[in-house]
Amino acid sequence: MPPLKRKRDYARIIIVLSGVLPLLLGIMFTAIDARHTLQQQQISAANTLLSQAEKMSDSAWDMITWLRQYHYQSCDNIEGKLQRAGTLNAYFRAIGKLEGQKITCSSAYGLNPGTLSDMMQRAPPVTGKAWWSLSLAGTAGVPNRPAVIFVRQLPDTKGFWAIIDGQYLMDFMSALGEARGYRFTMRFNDGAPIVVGKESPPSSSLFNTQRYQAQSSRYPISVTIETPGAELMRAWRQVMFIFLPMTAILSVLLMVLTANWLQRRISWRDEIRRAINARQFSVHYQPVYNNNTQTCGGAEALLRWTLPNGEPVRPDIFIGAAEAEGMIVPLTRHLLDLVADDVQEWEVAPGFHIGINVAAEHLQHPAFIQDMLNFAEKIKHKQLLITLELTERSLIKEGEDVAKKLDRLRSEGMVVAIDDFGTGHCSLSYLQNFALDYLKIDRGFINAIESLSGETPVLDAIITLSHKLQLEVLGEGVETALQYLYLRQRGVTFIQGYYYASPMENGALIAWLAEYGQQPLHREELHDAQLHPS
Ligand code: G
Ligand code: G
Ligand code: MN
Repeated sequence: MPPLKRKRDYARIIIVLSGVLPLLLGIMFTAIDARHTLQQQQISAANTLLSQAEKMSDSAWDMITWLRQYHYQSCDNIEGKLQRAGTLNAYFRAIGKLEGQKITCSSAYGLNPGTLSDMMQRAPPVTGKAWWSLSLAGTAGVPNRPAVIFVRQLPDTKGFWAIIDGQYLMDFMSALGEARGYRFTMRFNDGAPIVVGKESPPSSSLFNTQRYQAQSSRYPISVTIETPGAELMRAWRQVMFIFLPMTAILSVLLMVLTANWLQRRISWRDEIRRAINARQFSVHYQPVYNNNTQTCGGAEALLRWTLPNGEPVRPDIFIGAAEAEGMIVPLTRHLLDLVADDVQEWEVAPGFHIGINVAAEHLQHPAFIQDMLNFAEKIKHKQLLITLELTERSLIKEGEDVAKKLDRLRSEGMVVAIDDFGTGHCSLSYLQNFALDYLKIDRGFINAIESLSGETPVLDAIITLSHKLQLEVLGEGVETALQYLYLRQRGVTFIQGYYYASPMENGALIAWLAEYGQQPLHREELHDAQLHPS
């Protein structure tokens, strides 16, 4: 798989992630924020409620302190005063005196109110304290409405008490929690709970009931506030409503930035530029056989790209990408540098061909002539014949200009070949417009050869045509003895293909040239093919 394809797949994932990440963070942040906001509200409600309960307790203890002036007076004398005090002061249901467990006087229960237990509808707590308070589910007079009792007992078993009606607290709680769906539970000591608000239904663990508990620092009063999960959900939605548009914008922005950055990172342009700097390119050379001299007449330079992990990138892919993304000129310059270095080690006869593939874009580039002349200068002392192979994959425009450039380079001693002949769009017009020296027949036509004596009309026509035009002919992609013999029979001078030699790296080429460079192409199967023509 080409490296870019894989990288683009990763890139797509990264882009999606960069879009999803702010959204996820936004959702998480808003959820945390909603929870926090809700808790702040609970704290503030609990404090308000506690301070109200403390204020009521203050007045209850004040009342009890006021009652002490009647310590030694009988109920008959003070009943009227108690009644007035109990009625005129806010909050109170009843106030009175007691002796031991017996209520001796009461503002609300008349002369015979019974015992403390009767009034509280429960046994008094065992506190061991002279002062105590307790929340009650109800009292004798008002059995179904909560209340809070405050008691002060003196060492002589006499005492005073005050009962505050729970209604005040409950109204306060209702007002405080109505809008937010709170459920309050308030207790004085471990008395009966005074509860306001609906019980919240069971909910999912993510949006479970939020519970907050607080204690008064001055009195034994505790408050619990529960907020249903639905309330948390509502708060969350509210925060999201504000933040989500911002998050969405951020999301898109980040995606665009990431895409941009990745685009730059993984374009073939940069990939190729990096690979040039990292010296990942090398050149392979494929020998070309000359039937007339029966020796190796030259070699074609073929660019190779090997990734650091040893994996090769297919040449047709990166050459095509380099052409498409305007990198073919720097890439070819790099190739020329590599070839110039490699050639220094060659020991070949003068006139040995070095084939360089030239892309149309480079041909039309203003620096083309200079690039080629620089290259020629570097290898001058080897007296090689530089062959410009013009690929016609991409159409050559500005034909006249190009023709002039080719003439100029030919006058400098280079030769021009048309590559992959027969596959492009304008092969024949090339023949017309450019001064050419070689014609390389595309391997597709060579593949069509079926027998030595049979006809391969298009191939035959191309060979005849090049003879007529007095062009040297080269057969590309020759893989079998049959193909070789067929071409030789019809006067094709040059042969290139696996049958003669595969492309190889420079070291291998030098060794190969030393061993086979001067050898004629003689092989066992060659004789067989000649002896038994099919
Ligand atoms: O041998 P190979 O599979 O490398 O060739 C694949 C294609 O890439 C061929 O069409 C060949 O012409 C092209 N190619 C190989 N090297 C170069 C080069 O240096 N420049 C250009 N323009 N094309 C090349
Ligand atoms: O520049 P050009 O398109 O001619 O590049 C030649 C290409 O053909 C290179 O990719 C080279 O590896 C490949 N090639 C060389 N000899 C043979 C051969 O005998 N058979 C096949 N199939 N490909 C060959
Ligand atoms: Mn070529």
